Amino acid sequence: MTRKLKIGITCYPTLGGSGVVATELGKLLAERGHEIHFITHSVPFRLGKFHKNVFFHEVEVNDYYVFRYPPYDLSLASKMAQVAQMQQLDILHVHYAIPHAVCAYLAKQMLNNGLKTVTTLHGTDITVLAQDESLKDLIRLAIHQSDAVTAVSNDLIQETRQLLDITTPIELTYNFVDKRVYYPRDVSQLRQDYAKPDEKILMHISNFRPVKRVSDVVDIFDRVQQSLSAKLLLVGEGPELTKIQCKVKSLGLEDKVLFLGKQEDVAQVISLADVLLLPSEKESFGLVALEAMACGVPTIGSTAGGIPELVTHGETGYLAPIGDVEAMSQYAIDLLKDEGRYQSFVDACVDRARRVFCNDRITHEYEAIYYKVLGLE
Ligand code: GMT
Repeated sequence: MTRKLKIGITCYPTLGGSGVVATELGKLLAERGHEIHFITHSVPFRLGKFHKNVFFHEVEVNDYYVFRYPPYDLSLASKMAQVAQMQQLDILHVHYAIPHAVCAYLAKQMLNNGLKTVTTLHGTDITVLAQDESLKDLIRLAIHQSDAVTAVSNDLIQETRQLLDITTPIELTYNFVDKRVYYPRDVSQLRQDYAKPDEKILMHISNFRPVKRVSDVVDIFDRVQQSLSAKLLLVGEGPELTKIQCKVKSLGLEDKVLFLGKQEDVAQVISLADVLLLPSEKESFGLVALEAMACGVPTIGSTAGGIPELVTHGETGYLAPIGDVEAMSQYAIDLLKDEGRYQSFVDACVDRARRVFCNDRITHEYEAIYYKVLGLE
């Protein structure tokens, strides 16, 4: 029997797809008998109820009065070392190079006991931070000093190599969804609260950062609703929310665009949609498009980053160059008006999510990486 491992996981616990993936991975590994220790500043938001084999270690920041900026990263590195020693961890799996992989490197140096580190790159650490000359060398160090590095798309691997001149291997490990949570659901009752029977529902879910181009979402919807009866549901909150609310008002779309704010039960909400819109400027993967795909909802979006590796153009959605709202709206109109084609897209979505991005498959891939770095293959 393969040895069960003790794994420390550090991620951003309060936001984004990276936190979701890290937490879900921890829960799945715990189900497979591994012992999982989350080392973060707060309980990961997707952790939910009690799970056997899952432990949480809170990083407390020292706010000594001489510190102008309390040094979270140093507290994290110390906590990592402390937990690794006390719990005899085999592996620290960190999500994001900055600061988590750097902290893991420090912890490893402090212990000097053979602790192994695995770093997963999610995007912003490379696509945004690696553009900053002052951080480049630090990110490169964190990557080179990890015992294994994974990235969530081929596009991200390529960009990391180009920007940082990385010489060590980066393994592709796509994001995943749990098929027990994300599957096509009958939400016909709930749907009545949002749209009339003849209305189509378009949806966008994000943190409303400028890279998400939520303004394009509204432009696409504006064109679509001129051709067919439709509603737009906007889910999430973030820096551009007010700007988007003003835009919706100025286009006279207030009755057709509903702002749902942040939502916990993404699988339920996403199932309300006929189409998901994801016209991002940058997107190393686009977890929300996978969540939609698994629920049988096609995505119409941009060709940014890793989106084309996830969404198969002409089969599980349609993609157009960044900013081409004309093409994206035409794709949405054509798809939503053609029932036969729409149903074939729904089927292809569910099939692809199950085949390529299934939780069992990706959990095995991460396990194989852990065993490899520990020499336990
Ligand atoms: O997209 C964000 O603003 C959040 C960010 C995060 O930290 O979760 O998302 C990144 O990681 C996700 C999980 O791997 C990917 O699905 C997103 O595509 C990626 N975001 C970007 O590359 C902009």
